[in-house]
Amino acid sequence: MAAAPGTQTDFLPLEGTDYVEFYVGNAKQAAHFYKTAFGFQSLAYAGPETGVKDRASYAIRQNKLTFVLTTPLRANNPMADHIYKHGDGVKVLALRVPDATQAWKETTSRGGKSYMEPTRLKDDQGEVVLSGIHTYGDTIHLFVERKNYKGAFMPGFTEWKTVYNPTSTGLQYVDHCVGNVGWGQMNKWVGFYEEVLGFRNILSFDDKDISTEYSALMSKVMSNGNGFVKFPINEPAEGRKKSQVEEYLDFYDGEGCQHVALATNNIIETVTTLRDRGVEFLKVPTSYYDEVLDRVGHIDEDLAPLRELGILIDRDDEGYLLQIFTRPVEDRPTLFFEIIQRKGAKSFGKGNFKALFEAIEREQELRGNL
Ligand code: TYF
Ligand code: FE
Repeated sequence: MAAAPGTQTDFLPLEGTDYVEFYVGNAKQAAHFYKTAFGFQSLAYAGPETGVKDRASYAIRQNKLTFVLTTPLRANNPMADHIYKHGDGVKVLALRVPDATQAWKETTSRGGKSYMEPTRLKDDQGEVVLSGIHTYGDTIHLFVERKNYKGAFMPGFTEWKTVYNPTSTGLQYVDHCVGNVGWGQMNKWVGFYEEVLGFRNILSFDDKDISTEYSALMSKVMSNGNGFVKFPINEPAEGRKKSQVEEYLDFYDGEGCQHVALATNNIIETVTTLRDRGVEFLKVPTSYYDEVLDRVGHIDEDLAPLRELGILIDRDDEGYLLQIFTRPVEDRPTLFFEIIQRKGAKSFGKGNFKALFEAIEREQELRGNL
């Protein structure tokens, strides 16, 4: 008998994003970049010195946000192939679960393709259980069960102590991670998140919502039950010229993570600091600010610093949000970051899409990819 509406138990309870792992060409330098520019601190290291022979991984943290930068030490292996094909990019979106064995059973029995069977990792600091499934492209969801683990990060890693620990820029946690998928593939991946992970489609944008003069895309936002994990999925749409999603697919050579949105409690302070430390942001024309308050109404912040920094503003029924986008953080026009401060709003900035996508198109044009 089917359960009454609203009484089904969540078959995949998620406690949030545990970490994001990037496969990069030089993990030592990438860790330095994220520490220096984004304000992460050294957390843990895995490599030959800790018994891990095929790679070096640097775990870095600020507040509830953990990144892992991983590089292979030799050629001819899946990590090296990933970097050769995609450039630096997101490999793992790791989700914290109460039971990684159960998460693997529930998702693989619903059609998820296994990446890692439940695997118990133990050291003198306790135990972590990992399991994982494939998602779009070569991207992976790992399920992380931390049990009683007291070590710096997880077994295999040793605490990474450094004298160089730049201060936090105020980044707090992962708000959402966006995937770019191929032509005609969005609904397949929406179905995957619904059926395999038990997510719901909470918002949709079609090409009419968000096509600018040239670029066009469609987007559906998938959320887990408690809303802690949100994965918008973008698909390119036919426009006058090349969609920004298509540019990504060309240069990433396939589907993958387009942007990771990082939450802050004070976007003016955070973006001021990020900019001072060399992070490059997309710029909208200052005319954006001439009418923005007519559109969004009263906001707590002064408009002047928002204008000066290029921070965008949008409102929904529940409140407003402030957001800004970095330029791609690699030489390929692939992964970038969003910095977001939510003041009640649960949406994604639809009111900014036109100005934002026109800013992206100006950069596409400079790259000769429009
Ligand atoms: O995550 C979102 O939906 C917003 C808007 O290429 C967005 O950050 C969507 C697509 C895109 C850039 C930003
Ligand atoms: Fe976003």
